[in-house]
Amino acid sequence: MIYSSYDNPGLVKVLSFLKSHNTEYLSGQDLSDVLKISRVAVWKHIKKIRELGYKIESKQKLGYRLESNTDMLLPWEITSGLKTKIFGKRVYYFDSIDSTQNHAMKIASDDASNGTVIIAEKQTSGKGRLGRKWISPKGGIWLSIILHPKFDISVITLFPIASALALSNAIEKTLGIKSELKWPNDITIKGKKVAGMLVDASIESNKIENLILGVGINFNVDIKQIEKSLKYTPNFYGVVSLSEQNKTVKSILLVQSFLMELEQMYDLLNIGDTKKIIRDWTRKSSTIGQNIELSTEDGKIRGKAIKIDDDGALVISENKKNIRITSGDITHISKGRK
Ligand code: BT5
Repeated sequence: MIYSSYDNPGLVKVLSFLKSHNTEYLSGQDLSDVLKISRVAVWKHIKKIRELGYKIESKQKLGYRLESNTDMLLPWEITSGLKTKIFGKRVYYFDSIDSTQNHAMKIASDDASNGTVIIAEKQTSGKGRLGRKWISPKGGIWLSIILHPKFDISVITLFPIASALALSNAIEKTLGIKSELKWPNDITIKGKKVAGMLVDASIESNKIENLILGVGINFNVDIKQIEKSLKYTPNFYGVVSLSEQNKTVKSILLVQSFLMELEQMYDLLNIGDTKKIIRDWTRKSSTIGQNIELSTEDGKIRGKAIKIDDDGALVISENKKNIRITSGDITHISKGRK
């Protein structure tokens, strides 16, 4: 099943009308007259809306009334009321896909794709960094966003860091849950991973053609199930689901809030204003000030994490020498002094 934010206009029209009149019953005839569509079309749309998980009460002689919204991350739910300039104005929804990142890559070169979101209820072949596996069952938020940034290639390492900060802010604002940021781009709660990010960039003549940010959020997933299939995989250190801390908030609100926070970060990066991002990231970081072991492609490094540089590189002090690292996986050893 695939939906986009610009098709199904008839269905969206009926749904919007039901939403804005959800305290009263509307007859098929009323809907047909007001929306200027046939009664058969009204009936077909109501049937489909129900199939999409919305609860519609129907009473004889009175008509239909929308009782409750769906839990599905449908495109028109994301775009409705979204206060961004470009992010999420166009959304593609899949009930199941191999990887949202793969689909994003296929359409990224289209000029009109700037800010486009690809979102799925589940992924059959979700990807982590460096070709790793990302477990993506139903209940999570698995999305990719396509961007054509103005910023310089040197900012690429800072981008996922800023994105992780945006998501952590959105989690706090919508769900009231505090999270920590683990360099380079993990979000954790009490030391376990709640979300991960990955960036695929297409670069030509030293210029960024497009960036695809992939975001995986354990919103309401069975952590035991995920942990079982992840033991002994790289960068595994435990899984946590947001629903363990807050069961009341709908995932759609988190998606919308994230897109708004992310767009603000993106604007800051585009004008080269990175100070606030680095300051806020450092404040939420569980990495800075710690003694860490870092696994990089060239081997392991042990030292104390000092800070992140303007470009997002991690500065580690090892035997009184400062080293800059741009990618790797961290194991925290013990808390040092900040
Ligand atoms: C990441 O990689 O954390 C990047 C995750 C990005 C996933 C999104 S979902 C939407 C988009 N489409 C995709 O196909 N991918 C993106 P990394 O830091 O390399 O972490 C990978 C490691 O995290 C794995 O080796 C596992 O140990 C662990 N892991 C896998 N699935 C997990 C999950 N659901 N929750 C927590 N940890 C997980």
